[in-house]
Amino acid sequence: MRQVVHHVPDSHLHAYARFKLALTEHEPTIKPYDEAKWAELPDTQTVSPEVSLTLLEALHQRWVALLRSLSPADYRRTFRHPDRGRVLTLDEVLGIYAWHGRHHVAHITALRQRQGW
Ligand code: NI
Repeated sequence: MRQVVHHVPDSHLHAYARFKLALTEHEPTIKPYDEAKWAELPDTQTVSPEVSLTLLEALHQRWVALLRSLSPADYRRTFRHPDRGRVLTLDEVLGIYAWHGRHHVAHITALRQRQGW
């Protein structure tokens, strides 16, 4: 559960940067990263999950402010994800990350139910 809590801001930091790249460059190719290895780096073991929740909340404030400022044409801007082998629109990427947050919340909620926490 600790790894999941630290994983979400790691993931959404990348997504936020990818939005900014797509908004400021023509169809940039983004840099994938190894999620599983990131989750095993020492900060995941040593930093309180509270810190990552604070980071995620602050990040989402910045991201939402950016998203609310965008025009329909901005949401059609794209970046290239080398692992997916095609370009993705920001509209599509936003859907992926809205799902991603809810997916991991459900993951933790289900674990709490199973464990009776
Ligand atoms: Ni994930």
